[in-house]
Amino acid sequence: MSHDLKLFHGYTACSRVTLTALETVGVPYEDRIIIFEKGEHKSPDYLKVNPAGKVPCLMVDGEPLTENGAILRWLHAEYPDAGLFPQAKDNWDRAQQLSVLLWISAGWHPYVRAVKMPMMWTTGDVEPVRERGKELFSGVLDQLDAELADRRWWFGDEWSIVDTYFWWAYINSEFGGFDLAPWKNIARHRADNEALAQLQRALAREQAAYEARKAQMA
Ligand SMILES: N[C@@H](CCC(=O)N[C@@H](CS)C(=O)NCC(=O)O)C(=O)O
Repeated sequence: MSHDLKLFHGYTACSRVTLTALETVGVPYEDRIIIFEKGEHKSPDYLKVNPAGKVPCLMVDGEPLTENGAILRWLHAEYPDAGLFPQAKDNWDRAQQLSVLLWISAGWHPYVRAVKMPMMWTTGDVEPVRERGKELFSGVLDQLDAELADRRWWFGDEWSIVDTYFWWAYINSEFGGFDLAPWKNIARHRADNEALAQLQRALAREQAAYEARKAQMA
């Protein structure tokens, strides 16, 4: 069944994961970038779309769906042949796929935010928040690096959208001054992600949307 899709996303935001998923699926979709530095995510118009004032938000036939994890699972269910996740053999596999999404989004996405945008977590001195974010995120990277020691991608030989979700997280920590050099398997995983055509298309689309919207707002 075809759907009318429109993604609200942000520049360098975690909506990149959903954008990459849409590029992987390959169906037509509209996109609308939200300019954070202009406060568009808290504007009355956007709050009508997503009252939480966050991206991503995928409009599906006029109805909003928020949270990366939910959007990715919905896309996989609608377009099962696109390869967003491995084909699950049973309910256990499906639960494992959901588990890793929740681990990222609820478990430690907030650490990345502490590193990249510590001002979101404190009205005081940001440096102790950033440092604590780095400590906590280091533990996550130790775990991820160990998992990637004997396999190319999170689920094995095949890429899944979970790999791009990890990629988005560690790249964003780097924007906050985090040094990724100690984690060798992550460096390899990063290069493998950045070679993906669907990720490159998503980044190009995000960049074009950002520049066009900024020009419009100038
Ligand atoms: N758990 C949500 C997190 C969404 C989220 O925090 N998005 C950030 C961008 S990475 C955002 O919109 N932040 C704006 C704000 O919190 O004010 C998801 O995975 O979709």
